[in-house]
Amino acid sequence: MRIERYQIDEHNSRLAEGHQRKFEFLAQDISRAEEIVQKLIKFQIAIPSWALGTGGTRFGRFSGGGEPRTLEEKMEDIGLLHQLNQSSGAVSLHIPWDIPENPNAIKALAAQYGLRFDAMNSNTFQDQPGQQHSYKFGSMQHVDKAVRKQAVDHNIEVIKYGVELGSDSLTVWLSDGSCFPGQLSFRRAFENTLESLHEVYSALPDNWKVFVEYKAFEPNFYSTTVGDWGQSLLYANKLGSKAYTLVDLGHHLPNANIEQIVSLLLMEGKLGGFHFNDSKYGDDDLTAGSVKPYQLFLIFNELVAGMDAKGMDHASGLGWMIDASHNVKDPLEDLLQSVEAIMMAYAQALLVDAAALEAARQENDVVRCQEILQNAFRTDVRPLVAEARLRSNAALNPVQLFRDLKVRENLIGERGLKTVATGL
Ligand code: LRH
Ligand code: MN
Ligand code: MN
Repeated sequence: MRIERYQIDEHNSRLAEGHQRKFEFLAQDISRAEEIVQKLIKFQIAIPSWALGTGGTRFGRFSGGGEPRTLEEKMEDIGLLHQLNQSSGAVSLHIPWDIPENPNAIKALAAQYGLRFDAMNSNTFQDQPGQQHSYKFGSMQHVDKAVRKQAVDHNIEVIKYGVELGSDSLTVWLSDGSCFPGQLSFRRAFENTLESLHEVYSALPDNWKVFVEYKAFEPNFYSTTVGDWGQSLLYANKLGSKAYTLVDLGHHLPNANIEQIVSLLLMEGKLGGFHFNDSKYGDDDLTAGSVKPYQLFLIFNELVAGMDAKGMDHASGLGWMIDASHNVKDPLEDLLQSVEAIMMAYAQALLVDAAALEAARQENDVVRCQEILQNAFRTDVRPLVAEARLRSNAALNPVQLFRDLKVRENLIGERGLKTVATGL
């Protein structure tokens, strides 16, 4: 399915009057409205290939319909998202869920949809059919060198696929760890993992980066070998200048101060990228901004401040990606909501009066500090985000247009009701 340009134009002209009124009203109050809209237009968020189908839990999965059955159909779905919001111009692939059988054809398809290839993801947390060694007791940490080599070789293969597609980064998330005290030596597990990561690092092309993603627990429930940002940073520092820490918002213990983590990693030049999602309890992988929008704003506030301090370009300086799972919502609608929430948090962070905040800090005026942050957070920035979409020929209200055009019904018509996408 493809959305035609006239369909977007018709939708926009229906909503134009109401939008214009709200945008002009807001722009009267915000001196930097134009600059913010330009920044929002540039900002792109990668969509993970594994989030396009219905997710599940270990208790069950309630399939939707019209899910993408192939890599080509996943690209088609992301192409639809990008047409609707013009902010989802990149795709992140997971190998072996998305092996590109014909990389040139996949590249051509990406170009047709206006997408680029974001970080490639390896998978040593599942055993694949025909695989020689099992990852039941870990991959890069494994006591058996042959298992570690299999994990390293897989990562090198993922880099090769990425090179063919024009990606320039690899995200390594390891489920390695232990479920019971005494099961492994923490130090041996760390050393083995570091040695394995070194081998992968040596295979990186010059212009590539590797992101070491941490996670506190699950699937291992006693220890995780890359369990937090400190451990990830240790690996990244030991590996070298092409290695960075990746922050997935759902991978922390409850109440972790993620904005502080982000700020310090940026200061150290070791923050590589993000997996956005939201959660109430753990790695819930819910829609970004659906549970803790203020936290999302505070994170963006640190990102904007830290990137500005280093003169980094907001759009290209870090890897921006969603990592979510959809158990009860239509995955495409959910992704549209996530992108919108991320754009709003970014816009609110751009509204923060950084100079006034710094002055208030110098005077220890705690009340004023809070006022400055919350003034920005409580501004309804939706007209700014919508204006950015309007100027990029995207839809003023992407979810509404998705429903009006019956996108899901069309996809079910094309692909069938009983479809299962590979992924979470
Ligand atoms: C692990 C994770 C990691 C994986 C993805 C499927 O919880 O966040 O990024 O690659 O989920
Ligand atoms: Mn993740
Ligand atoms: Mn996760």
